[in-house]
Amino acid sequence: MASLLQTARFATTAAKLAQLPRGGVPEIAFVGRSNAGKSSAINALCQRRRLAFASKTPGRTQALNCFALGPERAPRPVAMIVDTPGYGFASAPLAVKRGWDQLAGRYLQLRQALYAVVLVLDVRRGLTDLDRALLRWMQPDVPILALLTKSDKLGRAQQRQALDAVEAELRAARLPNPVSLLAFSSTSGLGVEQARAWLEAIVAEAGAAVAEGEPAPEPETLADIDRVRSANPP
Ligand SMILES: Nc1nc2c(ncn2[C@@H]2O[C@H](COP(=O)(O)OP(=O)(O)OP(=O)(O)O)[C@@H](O)[C@H]2O)c(=O)[nH]1
Ligand SMILES: [Mg+2]
Repeated sequence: MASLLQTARFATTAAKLAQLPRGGVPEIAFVGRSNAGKSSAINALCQRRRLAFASKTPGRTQALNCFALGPERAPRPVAMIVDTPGYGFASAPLAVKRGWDQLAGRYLQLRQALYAVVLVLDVRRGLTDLDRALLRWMQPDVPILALLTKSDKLGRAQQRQALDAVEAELRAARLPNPVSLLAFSSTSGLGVEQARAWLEAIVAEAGAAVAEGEPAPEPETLADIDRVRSANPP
């Protein structure tokens, strides 16, 4: 049987929040700096080469692209994956840049259907000021999976250093959100299985909450870091 993520198919693209689907299907958004590897991570997780558009040119994703999960014949998807435009693309014209940042930023702050966030970080840069800003104004009850992607570009010792630095900073930040952290590579497949398990658990939890008409119980803040890290030593 196909895994839930293998059922991903393009659903819709939204250049404005008002164009997003209605109906309250839980959404999991992939966010992060421009060129960090968001679209590639979605493709690796869904085992598809070109579901989300990935490119060497930063600024490739320019709208909110939604991918539906769940049996195609069901009346509605079980959940949606949302690929967002990256922030911090230095050479984009200012007006374009503001438009993208506002779209992804407003989506994260306002979207009721947002159920979880995958924060994609280039392992060689770690957390940047823009990521820190984003973490501070995210909705507090939304769980976050931070993926340190492109880990194939570093040796084991450097991977561990990067993971330790991001983990220490996330702990010190004392975010209200439950946070998990994982070394990842869309190219080598490192962390892909663990990330899939995280996503599938989140979707199951969201489904249970929707069925009962109430929010799912919150997991303990930061406890997940230990769980995911022990499954994924660099
Ligand atoms: N070596 C390596 N390269 C990667 C990895 N993930 C992404 N890349 C490369 O990084 C570049 C950017 O990847 P994208 O997935 O398009 O990045 P994005 O975050 O979606 O970028 P925007 O949509 O522009 O914000 C591409 O050239 C990818 O092939 C990875 O895990 N390892
Ligand atoms: Mg992209």
